[in-house]
This record gives sequence, C-alpha cells and structure tokens, in this order.
Amino acid sequence: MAAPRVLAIVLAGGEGKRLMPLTTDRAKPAVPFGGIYRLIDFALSNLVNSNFLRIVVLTQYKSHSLDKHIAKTWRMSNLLGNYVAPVPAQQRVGKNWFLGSADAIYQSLNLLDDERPDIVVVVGADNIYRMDFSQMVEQHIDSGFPLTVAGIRQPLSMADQFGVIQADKDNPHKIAEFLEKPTDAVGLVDSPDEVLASMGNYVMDADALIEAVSSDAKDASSKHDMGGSIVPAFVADGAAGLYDFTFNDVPGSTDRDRNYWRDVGTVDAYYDANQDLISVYPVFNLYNDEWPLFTGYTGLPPAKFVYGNRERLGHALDSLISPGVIISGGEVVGSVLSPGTRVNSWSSVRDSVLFDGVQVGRNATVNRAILDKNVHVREGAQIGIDAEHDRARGFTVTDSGITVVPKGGVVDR
Ligand code: ADQ
Repeated sequence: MAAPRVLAIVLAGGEGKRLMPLTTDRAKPAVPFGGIYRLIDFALSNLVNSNFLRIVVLTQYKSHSLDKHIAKTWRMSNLLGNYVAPVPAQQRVGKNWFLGSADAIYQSLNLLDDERPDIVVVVGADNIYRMDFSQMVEQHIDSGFPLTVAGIRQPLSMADQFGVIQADKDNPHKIAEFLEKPTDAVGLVDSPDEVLASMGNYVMDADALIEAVSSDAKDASSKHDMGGSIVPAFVADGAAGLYDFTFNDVPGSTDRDRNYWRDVGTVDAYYDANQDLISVYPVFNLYNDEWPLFTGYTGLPPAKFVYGNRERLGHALDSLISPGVIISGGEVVGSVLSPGTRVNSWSSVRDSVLFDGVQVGRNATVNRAILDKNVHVREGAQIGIDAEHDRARGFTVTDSGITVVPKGGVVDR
C-alpha cells in the first residue's frame, strides 16, 4: 500500500488568558521559552522530526509576533522551504473570530481540498514535549478508528484543565468515555491520584475530520472546539481510538526525559517548565541531537562573561545562557536568559526567566521572577523579594510567588 498522504494542522490561535501578562500582546504559541525557543517550536519540531512536512499553522489571536517567528524560522528555512504556512484568521467567514479550534479547522477546509491528504494530524501549539507522531499514525491506521487521541497520565488535581479519558475495559486502544475539563473526575483504578488526560493531539482520517467539523459548524449549541465538541461525538459513536504516549519512543531520549510532557497553561506551569530544563540531569533534555528542536537563528554573537569587578566575577551556574548575553560582574544562578540580556556588576539573578533584551542594572536583585522582553531593572532595584511591594508596584505575583514584569516594564527601587 502506498504511504498515506499526511497533512499536519497546528492549532496556534489560543488566547492563553491564564498566561497573562505574557500573552498581553503575543499569541500563546509565540511566548518565548527556554531562552531561544517559542512554545510553537516544540510542536513544529516534533512534526518535522516525524517526517510530516506538510504543515499549516492556524493562527488567530494577536498573531503578529507568531507570524514573524514562523516566517523567519520555519517558512524561510532551507529545511522546510515553504511547507509551514501560517493561515491567518482574516480568511474566516463571518464576524465570529473567537470561536474554538474546530471552527478554525472548518474555516480552513479549503486547505484540505488543496492538499487532499488521507490523514490529518491535528496538534496544539502550547505544550513542551518530544513525540514521534509517525508512531501514533501507525497505530491509528492499524486500529481502523477514524479518530485517535493521544493520552498521558496527569495528576487528578489538574483534571479540570484537560480532556479526561476512560479507556475501554476490553480494548486499551479504544476510548470508552471522554469528559472535557471535568470538575468531578475520579482517579484511575491502578493510580487513584492520576487521570488519563488528552494531550490535545489527534490523528484523523481526512474525510472523517471534514464531515465532523462541517456538521459541528451547523450546531448552534456547540462550543466548536476539538476537545469540547468533536472528540466527544466520536466517543459517543464508539469510534475514538486511544494512543498511549507511554509507548512513544523518541530517538535519543533518556529514561529521565522519555515521555516528558508539560502543558504550560498557567504562569506557574510555564515557570516550572523552564526550571525543568536547567538541572544537571534535566527532566527535559534540550541536548538530544537525534531529535533536534529547531528555532530561529538570531545572528547574535556568543554569550560573554566578564570579570566586571574583582569582588564578584561575572558568572552563571545551573542556567541556560543564550547568544548575545553579557554577564558583567553579576551572578546568575538557576535561571534562563534569552538573547541579548545584560547582567551588570554586583547584581544577582536567581531562579528567574529573563526574556530578550532584559537589562539588569548594577547592584540589582532579581529573584523568582519572569521579566518579559526589554524589561529594565534599574540600578539597586529589587524584584521578587517582597511580594507585597511587587504587587503594589502593579506587577503580577502568582500563587506560588513568581513575580512577572510585563514587556518593556521598568523596575525601580
Ligand atoms: P485547551 O488547550 O484548553 O485544551 P483550546 O483552548 O481549544 O483547548 O486549545 C487547544 C489548541 O488550539 C491550542 O494550541 C490553542 O492555541 C488552539 N486554538 C484554540 N482556539 C483556536 C482557534 N480559534 N484557532 C486556532 N487555534 C486555536 C485542549 C483540549 C483538552 C486537552 C488539552 C491538552 O481541548 O482536551 O486535554 O488541550 O493541553
């Protein structure tokens, strides 16, 4: 049998309300991550490494920086030529821009006419993980189900953020029940503190997808999203397969980071996922060149570490330091620094995430903070030391005490 034609659709239109203020003026998939990446790079790298090179990215909300990133990194790259195509919301019919992901696919069905795929891989753009989608497609074809949903175990306490799956008792590759973001989920029989969560990644027969989103579009009571409307309809028909992510084996994975998956839905989860990258034996290993993670080339010079002064040498430990960074007489520990940041003498940056172009002045202290693009911490100022003071200055402080300074913000004494 000829290999099936596969089209990948990346859903990149989410608002990311719970990531505010990081999503104030960028779409969630464009949020910087791990120093040099954007969230969407993980989904796109997974598709490319899986050898699925026909990719459309459905954009919508505040898509300017996302479009720019895709154009710079993915669309123009030698690797992909013109395969990765962002499809903006402007193509949509009607006034209802902010309908869900199923509507986004419906509005872009012309792409399926053009590409004529046999199978469509639909993936979210907001998760950090490595996954070989070809293994999921293989199971999808073998199973004969028109829809296959990828599942992973997650804490029961987070069930209300996910589609929660019950596998069929007799067939572990079939979904018996699916509830989108239930508030009363029950744990698994063999692990009461966990549920089986949908990863928001689907493999579908193209004709079944077209039929499903078309009939959903006619249903005025539908929320028009994949998890809330499309998946439950297939499950009700006994037509939904389950792909267990535990069995996904990506080349170069270690026992520690195999099957790592993080939904970075909230600022705290986003912060934790950054921290997952930096320990000596990280739970998510960026340094796996058998499954490379692609991103934009900045053209910046290497990171530089300068003495600064004799009492405190410029240094960084347990940290990711991007190109274009200069640490001059400052100390950086447990942090992720994006391109072009500057850390000046006698300053200290600890357990923090600094976006592009952040400036940390002399004698300043940054602790458990996320500093968005071009934030300026003035000489002698402190951030992340006194939550009340941070709130009083108008900064966001999360439940676990992470202070977020929005893009272009100035931190004074
Ligand atoms: P959520 O992520 O909460 O849950 P949703 O807001 O629909 O669901 O986002 C899914 C993906 O679609 C995201 O990548 C988002 O950016 C994108 N998206 C949303 N609306 C869009 C639109 N109109 N146009 C283009 N893209 C759009 C989903 C599933 C759950 C599952 C979690 C796992 O619904 O069942 O457990 O993902 O993270």
